[in-house]
Amino acid sequence: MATVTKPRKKAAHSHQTKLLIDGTFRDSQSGKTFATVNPATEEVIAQVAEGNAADIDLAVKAARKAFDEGLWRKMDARDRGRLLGKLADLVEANIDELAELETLDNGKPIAESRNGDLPLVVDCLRYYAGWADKIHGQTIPIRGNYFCYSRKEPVGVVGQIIPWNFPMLMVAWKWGPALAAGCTIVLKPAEQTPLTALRMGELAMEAGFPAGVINIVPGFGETAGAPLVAHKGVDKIAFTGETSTGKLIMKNAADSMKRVTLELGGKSPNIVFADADLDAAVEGAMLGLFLNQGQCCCAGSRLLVQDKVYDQMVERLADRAGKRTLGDPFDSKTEQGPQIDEAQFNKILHYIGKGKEQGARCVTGGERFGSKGYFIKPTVFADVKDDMAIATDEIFGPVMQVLKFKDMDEVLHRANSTDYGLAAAVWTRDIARAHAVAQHIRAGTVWVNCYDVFDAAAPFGGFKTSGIGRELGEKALDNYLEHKTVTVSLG
Ligand code: TXE
Repeated sequence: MATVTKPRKKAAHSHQTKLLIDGTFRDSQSGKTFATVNPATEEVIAQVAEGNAADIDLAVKAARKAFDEGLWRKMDARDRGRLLGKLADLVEANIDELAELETLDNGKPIAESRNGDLPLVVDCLRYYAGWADKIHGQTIPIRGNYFCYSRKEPVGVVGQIIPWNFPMLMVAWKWGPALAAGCTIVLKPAEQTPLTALRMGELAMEAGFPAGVINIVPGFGETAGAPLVAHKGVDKIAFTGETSTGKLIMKNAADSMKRVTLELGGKSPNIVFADADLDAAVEGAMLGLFLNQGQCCCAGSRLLVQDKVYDQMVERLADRAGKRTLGDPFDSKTEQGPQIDEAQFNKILHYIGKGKEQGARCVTGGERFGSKGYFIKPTVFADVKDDMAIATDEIFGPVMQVLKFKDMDEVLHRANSTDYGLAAAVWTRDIARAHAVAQHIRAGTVWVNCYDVFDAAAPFGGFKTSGIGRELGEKALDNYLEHKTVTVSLG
């Protein structure tokens, strides 16, 4: 059985709650604020300035000015890198405080914020700090008496809209390549989790980023996100979130021909062959689905298990899931915290109900946990069929679907029978089979005998409706660059 950990009292913090525009923290022009809530207790943490179209306009103008005047893009590339490195150092110096703030606002277990999210944030910023002075063009041997070369230039002012599941990591994934490329930024954090982004803004000011290079406008999707997407002064939008929101953003960005990159939802297949190391496969399946309360775009939410080991895997997964420790996210032993908010909590319970209704076998969990906070018991469904809602839709919660397959051809076909294509994994001891699966799966990332292995240097993103473009690695720099060809007559 899942157990409750003892609640621990948190010391009161004072939080940055204002918009960051043109180097200063200020109230929204309307004077409106919104509450950000601790999902473990349902208590309000703070009132945050609520940005709308007027604030977005100011922020875009500040970013535009900073870009056009060239303070940032013309700064020596190595110095831009040094500033990014300084921000990484400041995040590292404040790592405990930032991890606590992330856990407070998002509900993820402190062990994950402190030992997972935060080190990845530091690493990502450092990785892109190293890129700033390594972005260059080529000389091109064209016909005739010409000298032809290419330049890579920053795309301009970028609007970045991020979700609540990895609030600070998403800031790092977005800021790192954009700043290394020389772009200026207007960031809209998710309305559920604005606090760590604002704290990162404070650290950026402390590091010495010039005014207007980084602007942060918390607010809601329709009243702050949409005006950012529509604003004529923005050259590019980078978005992470739901696929339907991504489609809307793409349409709305088309009018002004903005560049758009999207990192969207998934229903990733995690394939376990009978010859796999089953101990490792069980642990990999647990991590792949339950990490971050199941709120991962790349969650291995379709666990396809070969028939010979199906019953044994279901039994082991149910046992392992039932033993997960739920409760106070500030307890270092807690493995699972609350879902982000009431809407997500209700969405997940709705899918659990659908799973039961459509005939899947709930072998553990299947209901809320406790009576306060948005906790849901780790849930495992067996006997899941491909056309059930729990097998087709992104649930974004701690709900695992275990499906049975017979052979390779069948499993590849079924794994690819989805509009999504974000990630996949395969567990087998047969190296040829592992590579064959990796080749045939239509997804942006394939893990072999592992899951959720991320690195700042390894590109991440989706095929099909899971997105456009790639985050991380050298590839992500391209999202923020224009390529220019210069041809010089040699007379
Ligand atoms: O996402 P939204 P929500 C999925 C997951 C989840 C579902 C809903 O399935 O259950 O999406 O979550 C901003 N113009 N993912 O509602 O709406 C919004 O303010 C411009 C997958 O939180 O996509 C927030 O900052 N911006 C996922 C951001 O978009 C708009 C991560 C994400 O919110 C907007 C999160 C608009 N019209 C949820 N509407 C992943 N792929 O990692 C909203 N926003």
